[in-house]
Amino acid sequence: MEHLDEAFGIEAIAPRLSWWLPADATRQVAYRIKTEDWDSGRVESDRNVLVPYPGPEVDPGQRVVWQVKVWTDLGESDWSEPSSWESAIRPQDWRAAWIEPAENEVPAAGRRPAHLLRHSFELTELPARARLYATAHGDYEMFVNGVRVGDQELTPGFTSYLSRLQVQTYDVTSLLRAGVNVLGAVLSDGRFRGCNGTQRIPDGFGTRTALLAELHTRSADGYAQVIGTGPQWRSSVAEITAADPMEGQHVDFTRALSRWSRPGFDDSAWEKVTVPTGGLYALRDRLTTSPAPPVRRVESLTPVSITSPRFGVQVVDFGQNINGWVRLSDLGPRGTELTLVHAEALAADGDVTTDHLDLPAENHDHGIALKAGQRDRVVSSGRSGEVFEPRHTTHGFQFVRVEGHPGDIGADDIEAVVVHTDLRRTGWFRCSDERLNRLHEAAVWSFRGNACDIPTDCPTRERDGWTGDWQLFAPTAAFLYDVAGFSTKWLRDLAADQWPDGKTANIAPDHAIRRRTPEHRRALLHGSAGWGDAAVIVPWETYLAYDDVQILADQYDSMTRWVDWAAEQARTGRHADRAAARPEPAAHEEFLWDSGFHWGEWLEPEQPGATPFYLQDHGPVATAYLHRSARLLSRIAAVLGRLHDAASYGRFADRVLLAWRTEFIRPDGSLTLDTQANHVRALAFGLVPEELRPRTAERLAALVHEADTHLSTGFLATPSLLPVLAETGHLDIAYDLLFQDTSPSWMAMLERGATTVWEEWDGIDADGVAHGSLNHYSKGAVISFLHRHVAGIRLRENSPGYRNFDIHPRPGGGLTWAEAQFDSVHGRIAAHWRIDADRFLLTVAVPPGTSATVTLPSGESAEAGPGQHHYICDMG
Ligand code: RAM
Repeated sequence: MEHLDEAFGIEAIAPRLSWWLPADATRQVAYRIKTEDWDSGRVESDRNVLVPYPGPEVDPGQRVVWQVKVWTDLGESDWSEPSSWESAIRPQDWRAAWIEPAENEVPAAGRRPAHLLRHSFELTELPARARLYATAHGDYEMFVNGVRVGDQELTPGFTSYLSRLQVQTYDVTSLLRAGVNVLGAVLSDGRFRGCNGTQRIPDGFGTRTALLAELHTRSADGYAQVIGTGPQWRSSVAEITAADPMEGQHVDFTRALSRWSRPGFDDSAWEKVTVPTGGLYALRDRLTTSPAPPVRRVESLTPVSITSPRFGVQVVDFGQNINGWVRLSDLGPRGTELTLVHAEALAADGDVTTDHLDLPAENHDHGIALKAGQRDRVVSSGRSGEVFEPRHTTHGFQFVRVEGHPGDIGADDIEAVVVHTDLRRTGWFRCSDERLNRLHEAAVWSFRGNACDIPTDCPTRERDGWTGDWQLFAPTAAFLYDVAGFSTKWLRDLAADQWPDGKTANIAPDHAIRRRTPEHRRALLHGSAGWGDAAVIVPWETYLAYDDVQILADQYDSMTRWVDWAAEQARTGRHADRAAARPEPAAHEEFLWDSGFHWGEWLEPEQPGATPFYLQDHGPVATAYLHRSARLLSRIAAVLGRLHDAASYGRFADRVLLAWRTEFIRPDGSLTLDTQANHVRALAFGLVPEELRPRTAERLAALVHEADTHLSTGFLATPSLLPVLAETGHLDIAYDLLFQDTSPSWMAMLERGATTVWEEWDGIDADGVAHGSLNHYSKGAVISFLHRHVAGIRLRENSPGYRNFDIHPRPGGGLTWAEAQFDSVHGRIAAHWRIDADRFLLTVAVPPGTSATVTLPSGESAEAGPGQHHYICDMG
């Protein structure tokens, strides 16, 4: 069966056409385009035309096959391989009605069953072409004549459902026949109605689940039929007796109805569905396609060990912390009830522990302590070939405790299924030191563990699209994987959920949106600097990585609303301490952002006696980010040709910078806030004047030494720590921190068994006790240092898409070789170096249409055009 991942809207594809344009080409490209009106199967045009970017418009409901050729000064290329896409169903094209399964009572969240929905219908002829369009309030799986449709998981995907709901398109031609056919669906709560966030609050987007699906068929002689959801459908409770994204899934196979989605099944005992109207159901403009690849089962892992810490309990270790679920094929004799507890850590007795993922009562809005969820249950029917694979939930885990099995589970009976957005890998790194390779792997796995449709903080406790986390990790992710569509999808949700005044929510999608009131305790926690700035920083980083100007244009309104809101907070608010110390505000304070709620640097290693974060003056952080975002916005406005905005945001950024300097740099040039994080940010964001940079860098180095060569940065500054040191003459300290193996450090994490990056430096403490999440990618952004400084492949801020880039390896730390490859939008960039005796040997690959400035450790540099190049210098 053909998979239609490419059933995007034209708007998602068009920007990518520019990727074929070499830097030195005339901006002319030939497109050979074949447009099929799929309803008639007729070729509407088969032309060979010269068209300038952005290419031709395509009518909806059509399939487009296209090839490209380009001209450069070197001549004319061959035609590219044919590519194709198909335009999806438009909101106004739908004829089907939303249906809700019969649900006489709705159990408490976490205990709500999935429902089966079915409809049988007749096709007069064998279809030559058939498309199924489907979406849901809740998570759905579609079946045609007993066969599961497609290989996408957790559809329709997590979006801001009140404003955006994705529709999937499936080619189901081969599943249909002339005569009686059946469309079936399994529908569960999903993110729409299931539990979300730390508080695990259900019903975020609505209180009923519902399905909308429409099948379009056409026979060879042109006979068309449309079959959609509507009042004739029937529903029943599924053998999935409970399914929740966070709590887990329960399946009772003794209740399974065989052949329920095939013709001939008697559904007369099933109940009629209801056909709701109005409210959200009437908002068809929400229906959209996804610019991102779908979520899939990407890989499976086999156990590395199975132990039995006590009678009746088996603990399976998969050797790797992942996001996904298990696939268990030995369920024991009929009636066996198994409980599966998914965990990231083991307790001292060898059993799993999830205590570190519990929510203590003091962090719950209503003072209720919550135990970590992610527990599955399965009752065996004893039928041979029965397999438990819960596809209506996900878990973050390395270990699974299986309880209740009368026998021994063998390594062949269970596997861990890795589930996440099926992103294309684009970046790789390796070097002579295995510890760094392991660190790189752990960071890659942390991203994979948090890339299930939205970028999450962790796959366990919260699973939220925290803005700050993605703001920090997006540049690293954009080296490892093609995250253009993934970020684009998420940014649309971020913009959709922005508050009317421009404030950005902490998370996107915001599942608390229906409970939003300005007075709500949680509402006060939105709009934090460093988090809300994702509105500007993520589009900017996406533009830089992929040369996609469209993302800047699309998000421009969202960015300006955020910066304008933050500017207003700065203008109108003051921190209580500052107001007490200086009753009459100084002139620059209008541009100082020290009011409102901020997470601050967040999670710096604990300092005894420190003021709690919510009482601290976060002016140094918030003003720094206000400057950063305003400056970027000014550059973005210039890219978009909005010159007036570029000038005014530029002026505003200047004033914020001056305010930061006036308030936070002492007359002697030292910084008022004497933390590593503050010094890192001052250097990374260009906050200190040029002449003070060496002094600021010296102080940062001294702070590292005072901490016995340990870092003390938290969330926000950690990604910039090593790059800043390397770029201010302290490469040796950067390597010392990288290889530091006592806590807090990355190597200590690895030595204590991390296979993903932890939220806290002491995620597993010296006594082996787990704290916080063990799968948070933010601190893993350190691997950008491996890509950019160790291997040396560097994106230039003034040359989006790596059209002109730098290769500038900074060897150190005793490494004898390192290499990285990156599949840029122009082709593969590679750098490989090794040290042979006292000589440094570098090989680089520069893709067509680009150029690189290659700088050697000796300081010599050269320009390199497309092709492979070798360089040698003395290490000195
Ligand atoms: C934590 C999340 C996230 C962080 C916020 C501030 O609970 O896990 O990583 O960004 O809080």
